[in-house]
Amino acid sequence: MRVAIYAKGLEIEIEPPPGGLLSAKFHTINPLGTIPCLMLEGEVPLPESAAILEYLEDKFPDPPLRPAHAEGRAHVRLLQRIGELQITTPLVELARLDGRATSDPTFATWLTRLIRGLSSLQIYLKEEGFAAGPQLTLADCQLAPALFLLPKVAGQIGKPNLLSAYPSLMRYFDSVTKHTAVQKVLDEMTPAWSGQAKAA
Ligand SMILES: N[C@@H](CCC(=O)N[C@@H](CS)C(=O)NCC(=O)O)C(=O)O
Repeated sequence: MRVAIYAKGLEIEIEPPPGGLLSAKFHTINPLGTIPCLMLEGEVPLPESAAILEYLEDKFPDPPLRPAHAEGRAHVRLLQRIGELQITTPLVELARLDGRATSDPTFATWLTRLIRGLSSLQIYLKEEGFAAGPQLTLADCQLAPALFLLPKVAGQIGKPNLLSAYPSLMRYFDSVTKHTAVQKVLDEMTPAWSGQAKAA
């Protein structure tokens, strides 16, 4: 979501969830209790990254982060779905398992979903710099942060080299991080993860 905000040059203030992510205070604001959550006019909460990205695209169409034609849009939407449901969600769930990862009954399910997501992403990625072709799209807004998180969470579950099993994903990640909006978001995400590594 932040990649889209920076790519579109929007002035949207980014704040941590009031009271903390799991707090009652945040749940009274956003009943889903998840981040990201965009506050619309009138303090109306809009959670869910895909809904937020679509809203930003509709409200601030320049520069466009969706191709003009239906097939291109479908491809971007598919990559977004893979990024959210098959990569980010398993990573969040695996990170939540923490040290007891492999002994938890859900571990194999989430890891299988993640592997399937990474394998299918290899098939659907274009080899042109960005996920869906030569321009940054909503797909990159979802996929770049997900692939940034991948080695961190993979390290936590004893698979630090997981990404290197997917050379085309590594090439994509190297290439997408050259975009200034992507670089800015990954720079913002880095301290949280290096802090965690130091604490571990
Ligand atoms: N499908 C949601 C998932 C977001 C999500 O899982 N966010 C995590 C943090 S990265 C979260 O809010 N976890 C708290 C919880 O699930 O209670 C989206 O794409 O926005």
